[in-house]
Amino acid sequence: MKSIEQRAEYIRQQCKEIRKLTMEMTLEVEGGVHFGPAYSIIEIIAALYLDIMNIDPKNPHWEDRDRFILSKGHGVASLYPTMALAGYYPVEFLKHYGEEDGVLGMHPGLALDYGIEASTGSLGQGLSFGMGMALAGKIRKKDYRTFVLLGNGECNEGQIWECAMSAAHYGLENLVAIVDNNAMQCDQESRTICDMGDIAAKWRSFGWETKEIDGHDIGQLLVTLSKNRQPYNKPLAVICDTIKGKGISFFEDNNNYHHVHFVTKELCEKALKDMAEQEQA
Ligand SMILES: Cc1ncc(C[n+]2csc(CCOP(=O)(O)OP(=O)(O)O)c2C)c(N)n1
Repeated sequence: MKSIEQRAEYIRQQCKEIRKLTMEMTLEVEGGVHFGPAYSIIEIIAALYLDIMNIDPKNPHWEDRDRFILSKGHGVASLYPTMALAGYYPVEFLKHYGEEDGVLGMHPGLALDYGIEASTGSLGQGLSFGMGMALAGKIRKKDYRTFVLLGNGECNEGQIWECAMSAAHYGLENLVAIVDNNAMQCDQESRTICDMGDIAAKWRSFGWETKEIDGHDIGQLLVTLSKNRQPYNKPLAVICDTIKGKGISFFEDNNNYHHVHFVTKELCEKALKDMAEQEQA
């Protein structure tokens, strides 16, 4: 059996690949990409898809699979390469990113044949969807877990808290909300838009078990998200402190890269060079 450090090191290497593939995939695609939101979640989704989740990418309809919903759907660009590396489709398929009516849309569209569990992008809705899946699993005495990844700004939505209340009421220990707590929204710091204060305390007050971790520390992600750490009779909220745009120095904490409408060759090369320099440092 591999140690946590061995597992983490494998995922760390894959995260470098995901960052490169995300950049290359979006090159000169009309409509562009939400870079900041996609790069802040890479360690989280890589830990889930490449280690934590009980999935069979060759059998995406498997009834007992763990489920994942990217509720902050605008961050989807890094999810597609992650799912390619997990084995849902070949890496070459990424060239279809952004095609009209295609599978790899700029926001996720339900496509279970390709492992995409829900259509998201209108913020606030994914947790309710995931709660339905978790409740169905509990009623049917299934063993799967449902993971929902939320933005910290998204947690301003009232629907999140209606759902948080219900999930605790139903004792959904098979539901995990992960908050990508990058402290920013589209164009400003979240605290200037609607300050959530102590966000973990809010989830706790709604009856959830909470953990607060560094969302780029793969070791912490692996330990916190492992099944044997799941609380009894309570849903789990994992607040992951992250950096928006993580991994490309000029993207980091820079909301000019929240969304880029058209990725030029120059930008792509500059970003790939930046990543290569960071790897060597
Ligand atoms: C219901 C709804 N309102 C507004 C938007 C527009 N919108 C897209 S991204 C975004 C900011 C989201 O911030 P956060 O959840 O913190 O995610 P981040 O981009 O920082 O990763 C907003 C308001 C939306 N997609 N859905």
